[in-house]
Amino acid sequence: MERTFLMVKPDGVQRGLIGRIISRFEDKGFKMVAGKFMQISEEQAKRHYAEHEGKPFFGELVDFITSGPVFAMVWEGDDVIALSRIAMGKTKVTEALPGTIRGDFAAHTPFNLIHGSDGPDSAKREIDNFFTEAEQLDYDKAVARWI
Ligand code: RTP
Ligand code: MG
Repeated sequence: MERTFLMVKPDGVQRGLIGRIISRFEDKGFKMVAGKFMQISEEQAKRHYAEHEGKPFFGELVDFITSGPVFAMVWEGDDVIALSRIAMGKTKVTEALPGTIRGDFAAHTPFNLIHGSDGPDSAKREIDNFFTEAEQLDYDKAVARWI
């Protein structure tokens, strides 16, 4: 069982897409174990996007992600990291296929609505950057074995 960090970015919040984005992961049968509506600090944003530090778009990325509230979440499930990346769609809107969140809703490349961890190491680091252990709830969800 795996956990990943997912976050509706400020553009997703502004466009009223929190519910529809969450529904994609609920529909798939994943379990939300933590969630909070929050404003990211600059320091937290820089830690979150540390892998991109030094790249030309780093400043814009930090400005964007701190420009308004986000909805940060931890989700759990088998292969949730890879499967949520597939559900999100490609980073560039011109490559994001219909049926994915970005393919269905995103129209301009830096504003791609959702963040998802790209591997187990980044998932752990990102979860720790946003949530305490106590904020991640341990509960049973009534799911059939085939999901
Ligand atoms: P994210 O981290 O936000 O989930 O997106 P991602 O894995 O699909 O893409 P990543 O390569 O990690 O890039 C992080 C975010 O930076 C912006 N970006 N801008 N101007 C550019 O060339 C450029 N490249 C990336 C995007 O907002 C991307 O989601
Ligand atoms: Mg990324």
